[in-house]
Amino acid sequence: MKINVMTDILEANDRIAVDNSKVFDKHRNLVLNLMSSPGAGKTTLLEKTGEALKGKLRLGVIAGDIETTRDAERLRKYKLPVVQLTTGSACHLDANMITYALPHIDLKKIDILVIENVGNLVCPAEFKLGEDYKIMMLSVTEGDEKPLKYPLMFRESSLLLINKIDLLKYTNFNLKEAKANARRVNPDLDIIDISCTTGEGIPDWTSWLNQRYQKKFGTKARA
Ligand SMILES: Nc1nc2c(ncn2[C@@H]2O[C@H](COP(=O)(O)OP(=O)(O)OP(=O)(O)O)[C@@H](O)[C@H]2O)c(=O)[nH]1
Ligand SMILES: [Mg+2]
Repeated sequence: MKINVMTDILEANDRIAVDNSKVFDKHRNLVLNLMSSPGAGKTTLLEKTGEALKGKLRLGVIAGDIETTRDAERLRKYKLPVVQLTTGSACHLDANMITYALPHIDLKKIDILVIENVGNLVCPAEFKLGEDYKIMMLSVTEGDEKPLKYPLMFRESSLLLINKIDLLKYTNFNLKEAKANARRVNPDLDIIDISCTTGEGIPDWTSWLNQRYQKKFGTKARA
């Protein structure tokens, strides 16, 4: 008898993810699984997003890291509801970890819940968490060929945020080439260029969020 351990693990994970998504739907949460390699700028994006959405949509965060509560502490300074999950050694979040986090966050007070995954360009893309959309960030210091070398995350994502475009002039990153590579892997991918430092592109990102929220719930943002 042959047991395919990875298939079994992923199937079990997917069942728990479906249960999580039912809880999110009941609370009218749009849920995004935000992935990238370490340091691409995920937490900085969430700091900026909390500010940009103020008075419109209420942001909440589940932050996943291998160690430390630093990301949660950063986000609490912006008065965002946030739960920190520390995985110890696991290089990604799984659906079960999200189930554990749920009692610690008041979903009734959240419109958009972003799950900041562990910084890693590979494993997080394999595990569903109960999200509506997977989204990812690639920063311009990482290289424009990354969609071809690490295709799974680009294939699984609905949106690619290309961050740190303020640094473009200091790198050999070719924006056009990066987008062509990403669309070779996933022709349906939405792509937005941003700089969390200068704020460029942040309105396009919040408008993407608004559209997806309205698409799910059929209502205008609570502005
Ligand atoms: N120049 C520049 N720096 C940025 C930008 N966005 C983020 N950074 C910097 O990049 C570094 C990493 O940002 P974080 O937000 O901690 O990245 P992260 O993806 O959350 O990192 P992990 O959670 O460790 O995976 C910080 O020093 C940020 O200030 C940007 O648009 N431009
Ligand atoms: Mg972070």
